[in-house]
Amino acid sequence: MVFMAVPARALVIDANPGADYSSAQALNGWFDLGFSADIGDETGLNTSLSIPHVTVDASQAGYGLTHWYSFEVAKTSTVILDVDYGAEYVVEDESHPDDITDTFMSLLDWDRNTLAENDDHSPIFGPVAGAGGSIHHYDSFIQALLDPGRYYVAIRQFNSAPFQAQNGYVLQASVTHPVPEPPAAFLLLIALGGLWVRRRNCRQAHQTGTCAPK
Ligand SMILES: [Ca+2]
Ligand SMILES: [Ca+2]
Ligand SMILES: [Ca+2]
Repeated sequence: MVFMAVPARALVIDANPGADYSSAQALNGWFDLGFSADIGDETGLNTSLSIPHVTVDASQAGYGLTHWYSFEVAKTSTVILDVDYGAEYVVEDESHPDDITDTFMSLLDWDRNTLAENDDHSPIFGPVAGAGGSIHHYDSFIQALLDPGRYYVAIRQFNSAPFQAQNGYVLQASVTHPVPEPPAAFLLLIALGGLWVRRRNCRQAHQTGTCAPK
């Protein structure tokens, strides 16, 4: 029997995902445990196989002052909101030309009280929170512990200028206990797939002696 690693699926946004909170793009139902090299916690540890997540591809979303998303937490959860592929090259002079995406992200409760917000993630050139996906500290990152309930994520440009066609980004949203939680059988398949991949990689790395024993 051959197990294949299940890649993370993406919720592709090709229009303004929500111009205000009342039309927020719901993330419920999109969370799974597919593998992605770009999903991780604040230490940079890859969490794609351990924390349910959704990849929101807003690279073609464009337009609008603020993009709104909503999600629900079933049980007390670690929540990770990780912007990737926003600022796609290093801005040497810290200016903000029109083709630079410089996200500012807020996490709000259902009454729209701000719980956390982040403009740029520091350190600038140190370990990168959220694993892969960001090459510049302009991309935003929030990690929080949330009680059960409903929440909003609002993403805008740092300078409050409207998103333009070239101002795309990817939002990696991870929730320990999302709504609905991925079914147990799917979790088992993912775990077996991950085990198969690790064993395959170990076999390939054996010749170079780079595979650490588990
Ligand atoms: Ca990131
Ligand atoms: Ca990332
Ligand atoms: Ca920023």
